[in-house]
Order: sequence, then structure tokens, then C-alpha cells
Amino acid sequence: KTPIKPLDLFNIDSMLSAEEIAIRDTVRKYVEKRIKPEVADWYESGELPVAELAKELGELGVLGMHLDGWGCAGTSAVSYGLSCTELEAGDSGLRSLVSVQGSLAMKAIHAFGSTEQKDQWLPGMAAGDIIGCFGLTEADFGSNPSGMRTNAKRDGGDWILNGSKMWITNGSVAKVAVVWARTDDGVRGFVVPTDTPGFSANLIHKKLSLRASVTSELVFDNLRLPASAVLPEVSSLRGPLTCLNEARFGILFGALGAARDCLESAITYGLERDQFDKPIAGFQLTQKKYADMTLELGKGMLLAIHVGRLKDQGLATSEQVSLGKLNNAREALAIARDCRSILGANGITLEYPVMRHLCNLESVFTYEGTNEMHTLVVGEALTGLGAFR
Ligand code: TGC
Ligand code: FAD
Repeated sequence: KTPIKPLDLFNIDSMLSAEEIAIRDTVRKYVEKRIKPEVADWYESGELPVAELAKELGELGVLGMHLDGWGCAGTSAVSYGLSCTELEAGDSGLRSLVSVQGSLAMKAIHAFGSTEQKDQWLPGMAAGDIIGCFGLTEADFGSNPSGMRTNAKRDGGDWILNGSKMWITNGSVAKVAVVWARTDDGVRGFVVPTDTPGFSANLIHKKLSLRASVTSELVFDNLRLPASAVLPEVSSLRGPLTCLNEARFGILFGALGAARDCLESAITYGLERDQFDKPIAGFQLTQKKYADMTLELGKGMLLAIHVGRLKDQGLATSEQVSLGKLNNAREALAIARDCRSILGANGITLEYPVMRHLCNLESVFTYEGTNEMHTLVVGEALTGLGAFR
């Protein structure tokens, strides 16, 4: 029999519009042609040509694609999600670049910025000319951003920003940083041009995950900003958490892209690799792994599309996004691990994408809210009892 691809077994395409399929296929082609041939080298060297890729991704139309106006395409949430799946089938670092740009930095300005801020930043960010980053996490406050120490104080009409942020994607290459800081009026967002005196970014080295991604510490040392730098429309953690909902939604789809690439690689490998005089794909134990992984991949995709359809109707809740992030990041990681076992020793090299995805998915499991944070969000929804503190 001719083998069928895992997601085709679910006929996922039957759930998608012609436009969604066209967008997905365009992103898939870009990833196949531009990313897959080079990504192992980028990963090994720990260097990503971010500026070049951002321009290309801007031309592809994926930066802020789900936002309306200011050069953004205003696509459906499902189209955005499917694009994340394709980007992450290339590498989680590529999807991170796009998530942070579109769903975090651009979303913050789009949702909470003034018209002047939107006019100044969004068109260049959509085009990929201006790279953005989003600083919420601090070294001592990851899961609990409400404890943040970074602060901004008024000085006449200006603001003075002090503190630091940690683990910031795109931090060293960004021209603009959206920074969340404690103020006398609550948590406020600041749009910070990274050439402002007092701003510095230190690259984080020795990562074993997300190596094809720039991750940095940001430091603000008496950084002076005009009144016009503050995002006017929000003054609580609702600001950053609203942006996180968008990025988490992208991960719901994205993580499955990495898992799909692992599974397809493991099936191809299993058909070509003989042991005991037959392909290892022909052994029942291997087929059980394939079947179980395909079920989790397909169930995850059905869940992602369901949440995406709710989102397109304006019905998706943050708890539903948490359900999806919790399940899909966890199952993608489990799939990557099982695929690695099928590749045997070859599975630990960069000759195949599996170990790279597996290492990346460890970060995906942690960032945008850890597995435990999303478990507690769901627990609170089910019981009405918050168990965070
Ligand atoms: P809590 O007291 O519940 O709420 C504070 C304010 O926020 C509002 N809110 C939300 N708004 C929108 N969406 C949500 N999901 C929201 N959850 C809460 C809430 O209504 C309230 O608003 P207001 O105006 O009434 O004050 O907050 P809490 O301190 O108890 O925290 C809850 C918790 C633990 C769930 C939250 O802190 C959390 O999600 N922690 C995880 C932190 C996190 O995910 N960090 C991610 C950083 S960015 C990143 O990782 C990028 S990775 C790169 C990539 O994406 O590729
Ligand atoms: P901690 O919060 O210290 O958690 C450690 C462990 O304790 C976890 O297992 C956690 O679930 C558990 N834990 C904590 N509290 C509880 C509790 N109440 N109950 C049970 N268990 C608990 N952040 C940004 O702001 N912007 C970015 O662009 C960004 N990019 C990132 C890129 C990478 C590659 C990585 C790895 C991280 C990035 N982050 C970014 C940071 C990321 O969001 C945080 O790492 C994440 O929120 C977890 O915080 P932490 O690492 O401090 O872990």
C-alpha cells in the first residue's frame, strides 16, 4: 500500500477554506526551499541571519498577519495558526521570531498603542524592516511576572526606566523593545527604541535549545523616555497577558509543526532502515509508536483548529488557549522523543531534524507559560480555586 501522511489520515484539509490552504502552502514552500536546507547549520553555529529572514518573512506577509491595518494582512486566526505550523516544521526559532514580532511586540502596539505609535512602528515591523522584541520576564520573575522589579518613574514629562529583562527573543537584534515596567499607575508598557542611551542587550550563550534564535538579557540604566513612549491604553498585567494569549495561540499550532516534521522523518527513516532483514517500520512495536503519535498529532490539530474557529468568531477564551498550549506543547515533545528513539543513534545528530526539534520543544514547553502554569489555569477554571500562590 502507498503510505499516507499522518495528518492526511484525518483529512484536515476538508476543514480548511481554499484561502487557508493557499496561505499554508505558500509558507510551507518558503520553509522547504529557504529554511530546511540551512537550518541545521544555523542551529549548530548558533547564528541566525535574523535581519535577512525578517525581510523575507515580511515579504511573505506573515509578520502580524492576523492584525488589521498598518500593512498587516488581517487574515483569519486559523490561517495564522497554520502558518505557525509550517514555520515551526522548519524550526521553533523561526516561529519564535514571527510570534514575538507579530503576536507580542506588534500586538502590544496594535492593541494598546496610540495612533502615532501605530503609524510610527507597525508598517516597518510588518515589512520586516524593524525587528521588535517583548520584555516581560525577569531573571527572578518568570512564571510570576507580577513581581517584576523593572520600574519607570516620572521625571517632569519624561519617564526614567531602570531594571532588566531576561530570556528576551530577538533582544540583541531588535530596533524596538516593548518593555513592561512597574509604575505608580500599575504595570505599563513602554515602546523603547533600542538606540536610546541607557539601553543595552547581552546575548545569552551556551543554549542547548532554540539555538537558531537570538535570546538576550535587556538592561535599562536610567533610560529616559518621552511621555509619548508609554502605551496609553493599559495599566495592568492584562496588557502583556493579552499579547501572550495571541502568541500562545500560535504555539498551539506551531508545536505541532515540529512534531509533524519529526513524525514524517521517523516514518521515512523507518521505511529505509533495515534491521533483522526488514524495514524497522514493519515491526509492530514501531507501528504502535507511529499510530499513537499520529493520534496525538491529529487530536492536537483538531483542537488547534477548533480553538482557531472559536477565535475567528470572537469566542475563544484564554482558558481554551491554555488547554491547547498545555496539550499541544506536551504532546509535541512526547512525539519528538518517541521519534528520536526510532532513529536510533542517527537520531542524536543534526543530519536529521528530530533531535533539533526535540531540544527546541523543551523551550516551547517552558516559554509562553510553563506546562504547570497552564495546568493551574485549567485547574482554576474547573474549580474556581486559584492554586498559583
Ligand atoms: P491575575 O491577578 O490573574 O491577573 C492580572 C491581570 O491580568 C488579567 N489577565 C489576563 N488578561 C488577558 N489574558 C489573560 N490570559 C489573562 N490572565 C489574567 C487579569 O484580568 C488582571 O487584569 P486587571 O486589569 O484586572 O488587573 O494575574 P496573576 O499575577 O495571578 O498571574 C496569572 C498567571 C500566573 C496565569 C500569569 O502571570 C501567567 O500567565 N504567567 C506566565 C508568564 C508567561 O507566560 N510569560 C511569558 C513571557 S513571553 C515569552 O515567553 C515569549 S517566548 C518566545 C515565543 O513566543 O516564541
Ligand atoms: P520559573 O517561573 O522559575 O519556573 C520554574 C519551574 O517552577 C517551572 O516548572 C514552573 O512551572 C514551576 N513553577 C513556578 N511557579 C509554580 C507554581 N505556582 N506552581 C507549580 N509550579 C510552579 N520571556 C519574555 O518576556 N520574552 C521573550 O521573548 C522570551 N523568550 C524566551 C525564549 C526562550 C528560548 C526561553 C527559554 C524563554 C523565553 N522567555 C521570554 C521566558 C519564558 O517566558 C520563561 O522562561 C517562562 O515564563 C518561565 O519562567 P522561568 O524560566 O523563570 O521559570
